[in-house]
Amino acid sequence: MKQSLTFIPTMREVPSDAEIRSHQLLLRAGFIRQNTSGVYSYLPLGKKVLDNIEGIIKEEMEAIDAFEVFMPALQQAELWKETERWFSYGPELFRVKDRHGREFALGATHEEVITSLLRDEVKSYKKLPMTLYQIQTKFRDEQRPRFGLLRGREFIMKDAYSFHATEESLDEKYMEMKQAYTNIFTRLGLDFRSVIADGGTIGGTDTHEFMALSEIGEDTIAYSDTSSYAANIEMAEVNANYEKSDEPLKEMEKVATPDQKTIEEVATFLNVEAVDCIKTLIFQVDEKLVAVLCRGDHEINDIKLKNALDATTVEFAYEGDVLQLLSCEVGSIGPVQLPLDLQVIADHSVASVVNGVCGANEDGYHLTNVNPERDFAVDQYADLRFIQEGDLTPDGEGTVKFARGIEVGHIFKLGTTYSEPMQGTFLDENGRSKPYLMGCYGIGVSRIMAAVAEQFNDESGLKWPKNLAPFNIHLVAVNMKDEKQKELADELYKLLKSYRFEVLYDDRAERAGVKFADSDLIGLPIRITIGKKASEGIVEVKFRESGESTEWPKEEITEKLQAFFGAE
Ligand code: 9G3
Repeated sequence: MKQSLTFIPTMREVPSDAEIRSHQLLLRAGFIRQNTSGVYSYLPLGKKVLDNIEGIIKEEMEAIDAFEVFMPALQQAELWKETERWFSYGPELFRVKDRHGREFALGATHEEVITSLLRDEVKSYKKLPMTLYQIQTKFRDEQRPRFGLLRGREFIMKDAYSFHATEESLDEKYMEMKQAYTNIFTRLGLDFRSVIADGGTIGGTDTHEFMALSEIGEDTIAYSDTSSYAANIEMAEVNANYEKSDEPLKEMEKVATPDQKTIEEVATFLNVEAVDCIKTLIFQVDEKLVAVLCRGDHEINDIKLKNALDATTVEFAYEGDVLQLLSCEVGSIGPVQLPLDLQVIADHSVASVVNGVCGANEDGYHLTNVNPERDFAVDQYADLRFIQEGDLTPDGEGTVKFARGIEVGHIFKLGTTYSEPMQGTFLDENGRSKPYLMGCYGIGVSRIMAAVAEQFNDESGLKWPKNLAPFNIHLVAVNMKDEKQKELADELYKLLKSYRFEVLYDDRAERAGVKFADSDLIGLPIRITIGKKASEGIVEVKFRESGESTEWPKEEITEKLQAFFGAE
């Protein structure tokens, strides 16, 4: 492609509303332009990167017998009413009307569409398993679109759906997809982790997210520094083998702690550590109040609490309800002598507290030398707390570390969540009608472009991994008015294209400084510069990744380039 002809509007200045590096660079290097909040156009360089990402995904989907389809973005409301999602999703779901007033959703995802497609066509176990995927624009009216392509209102997703007659078949496909995702993100060059995740509201049991590590990522993952263990912070299970001190149990005492409310204040006042304190929180769990205990240095994870109590909703109890129940303030609550009918659930760590401190259920007082079982009863112990950095990993092998990540993939086992309400059924070998078992598997294609840009850049601009770069080679003639330079550049352009290299030829009548700055900004893996030594048949070569420069005689260029790109 000749740069003088194409459309690569590079910019010097940093757009003010672009907060993160990848957003700034994709705008400045002329890869994308914003149309409106959360809606983007992909310019020629951006489109080529998208194509490269999609090419890798398609190869890995093909390899596990997932077949490409292309489903509509216009989805009739009736389908979303069959699964009740027409009503359960709020303003995030774009809704439109046709000329007859009929309602449609703009596709935020395609479970309903694909299940309705299959239920009319696939009715026998002999046709299962079946895995279909598409690469398609999705619409979600995000409340706060931000960070460029990372959180848009119109974005490109690869979404795959698998249909099975048996759990074993679903498990097998799920593992194949998980491996395919690992291959994809490895080939993309991303620094990523596959993490155990919470299925969120869409149900299903197993679910894994794929996180591209990045300081600006919205998610936090807990991972082991010695094994491949990694989990989303919501789901990370905590290693419950706590050390229990063997010091003798002392007499429980009530002490005045005037105006000391928080754990930190009480611990300081009584000259103890937070680890020796027991925190008591009252939660409203569905319709009833529950006392939840954890160690003073931990935090209750409401998703774990909800799962442990198999509840639908879990939230802090209102102050008024607490006052009515215990006639003391939240900061004075403790587990000793709670109302007998109040359920008490505790995180495993509480069992190992010896001679601890807790609220006395009386404002201005706390209890010391409190011991579980002797001084208070616990109905149920469970893993209820957020994992913390420095914890033992669940496998006990290492230490937990935190990292922030950008979710670039998410795979789910859906079971019959969609096939049940939609009568997506098949006849099994005994002629019995059963709902399909389903899996669904997403990859954020446009989000990946931003995640890669976030991970691969330096102060001069983008640094695309070879597999993703919009072109292989940036061919730059320093001075197109110099006959020798222009001649050699034109000759090389033809030669490299005959060797099937993708070449971006900067043939513009721009100053050398502008060309080099643009080249570093766009970030192709290698730049070949035709300059003063053109008459000697020597070119300058710069590797974008390492920043190193060298000189090659023109005769050696093609074989050295084949070595460089073939080394993949
Ligand atoms: C909606 C809106 C937003 C949504 C959804 C539906 C997320 C929704 C979850 C999924 C699950 C998987 C198939 C590909 C991989 C992800 N946000 N989800 O269902 F109507 Cl507005 O999309 N779907």
